[in-house]
Amino acid sequence: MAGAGPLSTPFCRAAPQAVDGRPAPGVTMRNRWLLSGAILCLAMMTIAIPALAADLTVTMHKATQDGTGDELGKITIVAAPEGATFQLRLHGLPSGPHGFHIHENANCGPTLMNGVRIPAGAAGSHWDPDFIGQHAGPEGEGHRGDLPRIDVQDNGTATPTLTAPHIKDIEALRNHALIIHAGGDTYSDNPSLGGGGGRIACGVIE
Ligand SMILES: [Cu+2]
Repeated sequence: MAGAGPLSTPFCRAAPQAVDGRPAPGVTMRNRWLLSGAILCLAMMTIAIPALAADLTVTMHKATQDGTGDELGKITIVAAPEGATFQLRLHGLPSGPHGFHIHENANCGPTLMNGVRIPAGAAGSHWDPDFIGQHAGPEGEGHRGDLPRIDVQDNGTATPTLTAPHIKDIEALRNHALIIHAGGDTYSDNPSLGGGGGRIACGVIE
């Protein structure tokens, strides 16, 4: 490890090797200290590497009045220094822009409102653990669940990698749901919650 940059210290130089189980010439108390130092260096380097959270893979399904329907692909959530990234591998969606958010409940089932079944209504509203109470884009100071819009291609696929700079801890996303809306997202409450309207796809983050 000699010359290995800022971690190179007198402790980080290699000690002479033993031969036939006998100490090599020059293996002195000082060299044993150097060897101990080298082991300590290795331990410090291991600690210095920050532990990144494991990736989360979410299977997305069509949201229907009866529950979840056909699979629409997967989204992998990866922890990155610039914020959580969402790697989409989706198909079978209507082309155009769609609102995309983390909703509070790990439930893609329908709810009943005025006698009408609402697809994925059980996912609740936008995930807002900081009680901000307003909708904004991924760069804004709104719900923590506010994500970048998805632009679906003419063939119904969407394969971008989207970044949410305000989400640093992806472990906190477990036990919530990813929702894709029928309409786009104004990244504001005009209209309410970005105007995405109905929920067309849902996946539980486990
Ligand atoms: Cu939403």
